[in-house]
Amino acid sequence: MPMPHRTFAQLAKRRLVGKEGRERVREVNALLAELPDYRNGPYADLRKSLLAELDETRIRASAVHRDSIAVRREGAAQVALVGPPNVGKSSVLQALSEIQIRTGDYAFTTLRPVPALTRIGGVPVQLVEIPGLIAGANEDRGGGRALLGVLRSADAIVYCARAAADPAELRVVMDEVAAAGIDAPSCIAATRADEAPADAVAAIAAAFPEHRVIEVSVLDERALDRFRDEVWRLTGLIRVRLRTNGATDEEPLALHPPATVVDVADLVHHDLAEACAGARVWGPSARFDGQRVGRDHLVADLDTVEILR
Ligand SMILES: Nc1nc2c(ncn2[C@@H]2O[C@H](COP(=O)(O)OP(=O)(O)O)[C@@H](O)[C@H]2O)c(=O)[nH]1
Ligand SMILES: [Mg+2]
Repeated sequence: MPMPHRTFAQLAKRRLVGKEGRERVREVNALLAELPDYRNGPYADLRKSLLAELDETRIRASAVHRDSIAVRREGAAQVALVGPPNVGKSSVLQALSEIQIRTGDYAFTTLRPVPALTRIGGVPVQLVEIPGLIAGANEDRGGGRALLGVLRSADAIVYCARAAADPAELRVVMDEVAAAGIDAPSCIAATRADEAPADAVAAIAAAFPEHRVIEVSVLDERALDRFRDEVWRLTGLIRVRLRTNGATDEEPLALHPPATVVDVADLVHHDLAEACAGARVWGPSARFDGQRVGRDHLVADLDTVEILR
């Protein structure tokens, strides 16, 4: 005699509580196997609802997968754009890259981190918009924990505050980042500066004396150039161009300082690093153009280096 169908239904419900994804599918299959095999009546209805449960569980699982917010790293460095909604983060990302992204005058237009590759002095750098970090993010408000997780892997942070807004808005976001123990090199972009009164940027700088503040407007190419320069400074990387047989590469190499001539050679090939007898150097680290230096000479940002064997 099978157990009454109502009892089975209750039992099934209890066994599925708190289970999701593969675990829930396994449990539903086990229940289906235990279910008396009637073609009609309440047991058949139960079977139908369990089969529907299987489908729904699979759909939910794939939705969770698609909504995963992890960002694949690309480029020489990853720099996060963080700030309250509507300050122009997406707009800056769009102005500096090829991506098409939703921007809007309403809050939370962007719900997930959005990566975009930009070139700074020829070096690809990944910018990532971190949307919707709100008060209580550390308690997972607004999905804050996952967002902070993405932020944790960034090499640097650009805090974005609307130049005309109350600096307290940004302070809330900064406090959440600090509470999460995240401490990366950072600066503040005073955004939408074209809309702000002349003294607005100074007010932001006064409110955050520990940060460099740069003015940004997506309508101002020169401001965007300064933004790029500041992002580059935050990465801490240096750019070195290689010269081979009198021709200089268009694309620089990016290195973490302190870096030597051998480190440059090693980026090209391990064999070259071994064969390297020194280099000729043009640029900031050279006393004169084409200076002959040894293997351990420290290169500087914007040097051109010809490796000698
Ligand atoms: N005037 C002006 N408007 C901007 C600027 N940057 C963004 N906006 C506008 O501000 C609104 C919010 O921008 P969005 O990029 O979506 O902000 P996000 O929520 O921080 O990503 C949009 O209507 C943008 O067109 C700017 O530099 N100047
Ligand atoms: Mg946005």
